[in-house]
Amino acid sequence: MSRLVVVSNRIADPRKSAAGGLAVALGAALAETGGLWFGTSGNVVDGASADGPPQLQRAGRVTLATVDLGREDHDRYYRGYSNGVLWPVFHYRLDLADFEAGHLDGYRRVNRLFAQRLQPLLRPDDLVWVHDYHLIPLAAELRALGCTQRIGFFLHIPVPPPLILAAIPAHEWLMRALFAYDLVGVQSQADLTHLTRYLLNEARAEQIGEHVFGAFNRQLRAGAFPIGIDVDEFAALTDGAEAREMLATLREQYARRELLAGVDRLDYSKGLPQRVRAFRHLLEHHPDARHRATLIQVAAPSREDVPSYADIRRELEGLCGAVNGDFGDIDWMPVRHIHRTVARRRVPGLYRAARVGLVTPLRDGMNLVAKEFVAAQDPADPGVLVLSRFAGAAEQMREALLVNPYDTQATAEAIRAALQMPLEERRQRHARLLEGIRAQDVHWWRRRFLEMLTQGGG
Ligand code: ADQ
Repeated sequence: MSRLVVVSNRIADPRKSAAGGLAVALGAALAETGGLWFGTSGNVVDGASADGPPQLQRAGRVTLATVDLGREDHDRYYRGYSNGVLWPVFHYRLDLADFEAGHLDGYRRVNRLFAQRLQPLLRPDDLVWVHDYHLIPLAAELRALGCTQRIGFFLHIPVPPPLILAAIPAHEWLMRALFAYDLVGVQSQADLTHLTRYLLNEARAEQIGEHVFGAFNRQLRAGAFPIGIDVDEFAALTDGAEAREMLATLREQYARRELLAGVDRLDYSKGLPQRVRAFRHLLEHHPDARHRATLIQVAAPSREDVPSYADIRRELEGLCGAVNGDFGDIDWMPVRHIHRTVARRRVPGLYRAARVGLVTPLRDGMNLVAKEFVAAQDPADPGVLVLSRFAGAAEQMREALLVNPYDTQATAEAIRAALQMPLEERRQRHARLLEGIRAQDVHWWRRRFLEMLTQGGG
């Protein structure tokens, strides 16, 4: 069995309790083969990026290899290009993209640096798995250094239609870089359709087989691999002391009320203002919901040095303040907006206390909160998931109440339907959703990807 090498912008120590499902899943895969995880350390140093070899650390059978980035490299590669260009464009937000040429140079430079530092650590029969939009050109840089290993790429964010991608000034270069991979994985069928259309129409690739494309003297296979969660790990967290304590506190505080919960990074892709507007619409048009429904929205600080993130925070705070001012009462605050990351061990307690889980992004590659919400419910008396049809998760989670988050009124009606749903229907929907997330969990996801990467193509 080949050794697995995972590469991502940031590495997560799989031993740490704060590590999320992805770190747990990749950690498990790495431990199986005795693997290497390569990425930035998260330390940004003054001046140039460190030139020495990566820092190595053993974590059981896994080696963690990290590099420090210099301030300018970090700013251009991470903040400037990855999060200032690729993130908005791939989430269909051309209006928020900042196409400054210097950012692209930084992005290229850091990808080259990654390749130079990683290449000496690779063995000839390694299987290399690169993650996400920060590192699209990495395989091309590794190939330029003579690497012939199998290299796969998984994109965690959506793929927009070809003409949106084509607005990126260097899109030909960026997308051509995908051909250095043997396998490219995306989250959903919709993403795969968009990628296919881009490859055929814009990159002028030839279709060789189902999802196999030829161009630039290479073959590329593509596939949809919807990511899941580790359902057992999440169930164990739900049973843990911290989650139970959170649940007990919320039950006591909101004894006579119905909770709606939203848990997100504070990101414009997550549809938070639209969600608050829908809640406002509910209170405005259905007075019976007043005093009864309370929305707890936890929005974790994210990318605060990117200006559009500061804007979304102000907008959200304004909307929440207005709802509380217009509808609140001495003994009832309709919205609690908390600008914070809640400890991972406590999050399932919030999900379980909620009668309704609100997952209403405008675009999302997958959205794991939707799956975590389902995993945390009590099957005997489960809450209802209101899910945006524009989240990748909507392709799998058909028994959720699917909504168009731009349609304020329809979303408000779905929230109302969720609040009024009879127990039997809640149970049935939950049972099916749970079955789905169990069958297609994070281990299923990584096994399918790695099997296909091992099998051939290229
Ligand atoms: P994200 O955009 O970060 O991930 P998501 O899939 O929702 O989004 O995962 C977020 C994770 O962070 C979840 O585990 C959630 O519990 C946790 N989290 C979010 N806000 C939190 C808060 N305030 N406090 C505590 N924990 C919080 C990207 C893509 C997604 C894709 C994933 C995985 O954008 O579409 O599902 O990668 O591929």
